[in-house]
Amino acid sequence: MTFHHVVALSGGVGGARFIEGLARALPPDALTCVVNTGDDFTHLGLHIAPDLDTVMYWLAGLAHEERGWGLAEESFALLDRIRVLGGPAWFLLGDRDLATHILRSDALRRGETLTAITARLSSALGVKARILPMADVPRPTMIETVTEGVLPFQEWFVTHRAVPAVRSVRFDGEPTPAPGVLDAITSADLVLIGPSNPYVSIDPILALDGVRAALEGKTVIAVSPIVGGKAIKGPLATMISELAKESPSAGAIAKHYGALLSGMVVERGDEHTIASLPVRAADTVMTSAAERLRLAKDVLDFAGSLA
Ligand code: FO1
Repeated sequence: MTFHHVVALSGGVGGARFIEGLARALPPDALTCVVNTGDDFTHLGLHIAPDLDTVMYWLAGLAHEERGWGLAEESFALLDRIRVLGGPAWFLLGDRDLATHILRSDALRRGETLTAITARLSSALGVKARILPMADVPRPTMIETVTEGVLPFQEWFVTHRAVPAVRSVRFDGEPTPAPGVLDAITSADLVLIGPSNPYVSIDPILALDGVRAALEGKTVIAVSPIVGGKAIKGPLATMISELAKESPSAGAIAKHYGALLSGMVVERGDEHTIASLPVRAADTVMTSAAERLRLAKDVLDFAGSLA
C-alpha cells in the first residue's frame, strides 16, 4: 500500500533520526512533520527552537550523527568568548548554528510567524518535506520537580542534566495549534509517532486544541523509544517510573498513548510487553543511514497491513 500523506509527530533527536529515514522511504511531497515547540526558549535574546532545528538539520543531511542535535561541522568560538566575558555558556550554541537562531529571531521580531520562518529556512537548506512547528504561539513545557520547584524544560534538561525527579509536566501559554497542523492531520492517510519521549515531546502536541479529535479514526502507529526496558536516549526511563509508577517498557508507552494507537513498532524481544494492540517487532535502534531507512520501511509495511 502506498501512503500519499504521512504526518510524523516528533520531538528532537530520536524522532528526527526516524524522520530522516522516513523522508527517504516516501515520495518527496508525502511527508509533513509536526514538531514539538515546548522546548523553545529565549536565550541571549535569541529564540531557540531545538526540536525544529534538529528535524530540519537531519532532513537537510547536516545533523551531527552521534550527538543528534546541532550541525555536524561546527565550532564554538563565540561560546568561548561568552564564557570569557562571564556570560551564560551552559547552552552550547555553535557558531554556524547561530545563523539559524539569529535569522529566526530577527524574522519573529519583524512579525513573521514561526511557521513561515521554518518553511523558509528549511527550503533554503533543500528540505523537501514540510516541517510545521506545533504552535506559532509560545507554549513552554514546564517541569515540576520534587526538589527544585518548577523549571522551564531546558533548565531542567541541560542545566540540571534531567536529574531532579519529576512530579508532573505542564504546558504553559495558549493551546493553539499552528495553522496547517489540524489540516495536515485531517488529510493524512497515516500518522506516525517516532521514538520520542511521550511526556515532553509528543504530549505537548497532543494537548493542543483539536489535535486528539483530528487523530480520531486515523491509523496511528508509534515506534517505541524504550528498548529492553531502557530509554535509547535521555531521561525517559526514569520519567516512566516517576510519572506512570511502573517499570519502563514498550508496553508502558503503549499504555500511555492508549486508544490513540492503531499499532506499535517495538524492538525485537519486546513484543511480550504489549497487550491487546497490533505489534511489529523490528530493529528500532538507528545507528546508520541504512538502519534508519530499514526501520522506516518496516513501519510503513506494518502500517500497510493495518490500514
Ligand atoms: N542539549 C544539551 O544537552 N546541551 C546543550 O548544550 C544543547 C545545545 C543545543 C543547541 C542547539 C540545539 O538545537 C539543541 C541543543 N541541545 C542541547 C539539545 C536540546 O536541548 C534537546 O535535545 C532538546 O530540546 C530535547 O528534545
